[in-house]
Amino acid sequence: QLVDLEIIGSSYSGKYIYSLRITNELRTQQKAKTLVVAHHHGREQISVEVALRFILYLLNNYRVNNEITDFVNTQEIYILPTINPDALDLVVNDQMFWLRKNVRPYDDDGDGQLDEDSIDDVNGDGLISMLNVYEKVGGIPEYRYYYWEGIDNDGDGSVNEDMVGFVDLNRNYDMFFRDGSAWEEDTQATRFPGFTAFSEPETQVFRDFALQHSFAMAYSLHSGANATLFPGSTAGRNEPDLYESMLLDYVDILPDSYDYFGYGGSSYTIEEDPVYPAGVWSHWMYFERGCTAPMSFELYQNSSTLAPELEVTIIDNSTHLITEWKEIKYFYGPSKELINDLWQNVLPTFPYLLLNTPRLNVDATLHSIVDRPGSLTNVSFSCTNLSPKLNTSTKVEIFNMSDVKVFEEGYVIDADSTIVIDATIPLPLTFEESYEIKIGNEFTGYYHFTYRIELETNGTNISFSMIGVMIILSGLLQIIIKRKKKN
Ligand SMILES: [Ca+2]
Ligand SMILES: [Ca+2]
Ligand SMILES: [Ca+2]
Ligand SMILES: [Ca+2]
Ligand SMILES: [Zn+2]
Repeated sequence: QLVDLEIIGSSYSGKYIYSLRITNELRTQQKAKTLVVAHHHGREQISVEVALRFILYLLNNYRVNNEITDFVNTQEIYILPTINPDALDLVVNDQMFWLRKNVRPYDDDGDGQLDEDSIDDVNGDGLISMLNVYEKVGGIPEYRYYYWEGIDNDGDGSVNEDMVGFVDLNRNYDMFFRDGSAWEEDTQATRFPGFTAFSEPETQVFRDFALQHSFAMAYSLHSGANATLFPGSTAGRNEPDLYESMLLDYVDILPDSYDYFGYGGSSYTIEEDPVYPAGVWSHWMYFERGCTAPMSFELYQNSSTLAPELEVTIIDNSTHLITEWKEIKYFYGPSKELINDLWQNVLPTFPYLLLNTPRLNVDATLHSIVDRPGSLTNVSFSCTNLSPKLNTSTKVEIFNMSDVKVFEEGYVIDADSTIVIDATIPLPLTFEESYEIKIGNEFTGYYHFTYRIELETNGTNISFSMIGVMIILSGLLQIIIKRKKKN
């Protein structure tokens, strides 16, 4: 009654992509929704582990921890542990610790063969090294490019010219696609975005899933850095004040080793024609799906792999410096013994996500004396947005159960604020026992209220007057209209 597992689609090779929803399913009204999606990038296997631990954390703390119990009762928490299961398979089972992209085969060198010359463990140490090439400019090494350990598998004279791995799923979204920064044209490059937006089965699956839901805040889990990245451009962050305030919260709840301001530091040059990162999840979520705080959460970086003893110099002459970096596996994820520590470090950010997801608390007061179906009723709705940081994204409005608005006015409710909506709501001309309405929006979910007629026998007296009272039933507020029978 807490977990609903749904197959939302398949990867290129036909592996299922799952969405797991955790919520108190005994409460069937649509609740506030929040999202954790992990593992766009194959080698960031730790993001899968953290997503799974978040699931266990919620289930183990339900009815144990009051705060978590309340979140599970009032939210629909969606967790997608991997949207790149093909790459996960290769990382886990074939030691392809370097693989970032999806695994659609592609003939990079146009010889008619697919993925025939990938990278190789030449020296048999169980690791595939990355080699960084620096060019000496005035004696100072300047980074130029990298290449991978390997041999010429197909004997065509080129080494590693047709590798496994095709599209960087986190560059394939239809927002600033191939029209911004941080992507590469080369099909072999780690940030190749695909030829068209949403060309890949995995991003199509996420798109189709996300189009069915509205999330005010969401995490996309990555690794390779310790950072809390909010969407922004060269003109600044999309929501400068909000994100700044949230960053300060992360400073409180994450270890000091995290870069709370993300790449580029805390200051931006304001440009009239801003450049956005191309085709990334967060901007698609922000601009296309109205997600106020779509955060790319970089869970882990072993910064010691940047230390000189691990990035070994193999060539250092008058023109070039080439270094060898072996430990890519432990750059993107910790060794097994350290996973618990990492989880404990990042754990507070998950209740924080749930806390900041805008949810409503609504009280209703029926003012009018109602005496027949078809009456206009005057109801005051006192609506509180429980999120300390996020507003309700869109207007909170009042609908009947056919999703038709029953009151014209609606309001965006600021974070941690209460507004009172004095609504005049017509009852339908005919209803037998009850009439249900709901208040909220697609982000906050809906509070349901029911007008109910109760026939009450009072001795020999029968009357048809109705009075409005409210009771709380199963967490739902009901507006009861009592029809007293009188002679
Ligand atoms: Ca080829
Ligand atoms: Ca290839
Ligand atoms: Ca070759
Ligand atoms: Ca090769
Ligand atoms: Zn990543």
